[in-house]
Amino acid sequence: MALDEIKISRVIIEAYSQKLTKALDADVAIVGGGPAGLVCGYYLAKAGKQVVLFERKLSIGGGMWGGGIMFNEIVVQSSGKKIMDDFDIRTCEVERGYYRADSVETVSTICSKAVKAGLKVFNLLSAEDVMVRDNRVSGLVLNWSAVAIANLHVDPITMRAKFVVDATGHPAEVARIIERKSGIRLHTKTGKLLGEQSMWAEVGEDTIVKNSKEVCPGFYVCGMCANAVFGGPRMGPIFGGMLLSGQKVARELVKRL
Ligand code: 48F
Repeated sequence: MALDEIKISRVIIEAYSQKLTKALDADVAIVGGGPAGLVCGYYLAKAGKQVVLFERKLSIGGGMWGGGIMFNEIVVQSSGKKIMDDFDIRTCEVERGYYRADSVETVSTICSKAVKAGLKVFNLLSAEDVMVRDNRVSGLVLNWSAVAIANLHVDPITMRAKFVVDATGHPAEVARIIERKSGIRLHTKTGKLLGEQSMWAEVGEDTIVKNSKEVCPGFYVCGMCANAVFGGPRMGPIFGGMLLSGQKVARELVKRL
């Protein structure tokens, strides 16, 4: 059988167009495909919700691939290990309460299970703005990451979601846009972003789960972004809090949807 390049191209264009068109109206839109966003997407998809995830980069997985200083190993504590078990990721207890895992196995397994559960992932697309209606975050404004990188003047597209989740990690990009442009008061002490604090793993791991919640109507944060919004510390290459935070937001959203 002769292979026809045009058929190959048509398959890709049609399949992608259908996928993107379906994604324009979702239950939940997650921005950022790091560990927190992916875990959040996995549990939402598993619960049968229509959930889409937009990731700026070519690959999803965020800051997890590189472990600590590019040594591709991660650590999780006992609470986080339960989620590793849920995903069937191998861990090894090196000291009481400290579990080690291969970061490549961890990321690739979470990605695979999330996509198979029904999470629709769009890599190479960045959220550059939000839609706000009646003081509620109601969707995202999206553009190809390549457009921003090349500094091109190209208008974006929009998608609607019942809830938007910021899982963009340290920069808390969506929360910053809302703070800057919407005039909505965030549910923080000052009504604005409080900013991330310096490294303190124990406190950071605890607060990140507490801080993973609704920040203003229709808008949640999870992962490192939650501590950047509510003023918690960073925690380095321990990932239990990141996974638990994604799971917490997913559980809350399942109840509300
Ligand atoms: O940074 P990232 O891995 O966030 P996370 O899930 O996990 C944090 C840890 O990796 C680590 C840590 C552990 O203690 O502190 O840093 O909270 O993943 C965030 C993802 O969001 C993407 C970005 O490319 C990354 O893959 N991202 C950021 N801004 C945008 C975005 C945007 N505007 N649109 C789309 N994707």
